[in-house]
Amino acid sequence: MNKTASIIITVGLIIGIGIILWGGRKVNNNATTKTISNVVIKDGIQYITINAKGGYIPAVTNAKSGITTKLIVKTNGTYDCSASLVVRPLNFQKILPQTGETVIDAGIPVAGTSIQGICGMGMYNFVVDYH
Ligand SMILES: [Cu+2]
Repeated sequence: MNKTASIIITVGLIIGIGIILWGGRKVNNNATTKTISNVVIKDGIQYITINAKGGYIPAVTNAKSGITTKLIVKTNGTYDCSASLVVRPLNFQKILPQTGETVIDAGIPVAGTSIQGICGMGMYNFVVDYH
């Protein structure tokens, strides 16, 4: 085998490994996206995370019924009216801290029901549907 051939093979191997690594990275990114769901069940309690800043994200959440459920509303430098939150079916009405996490007890939801959170001025809202 001459020198040129071995250089071509080496370069080819490096590119091949690079493509495999790059492909693996893409798959990992997809897996990460999947775990960024805002519904987590931990120790028999369902936690639903809603981010409040210039509105509520996600606007629609699909969650399970028949399990003790808590809403976690996260604020992060939230100076707009989404910090003024009303969740009527849960009798919740509060001005949230500008930055922090507010845990709201959502009881054990019934299938087919939903709860709606709304900002104090009625501009922004979010919905959690229980299945
Ligand atoms: Cu508002």
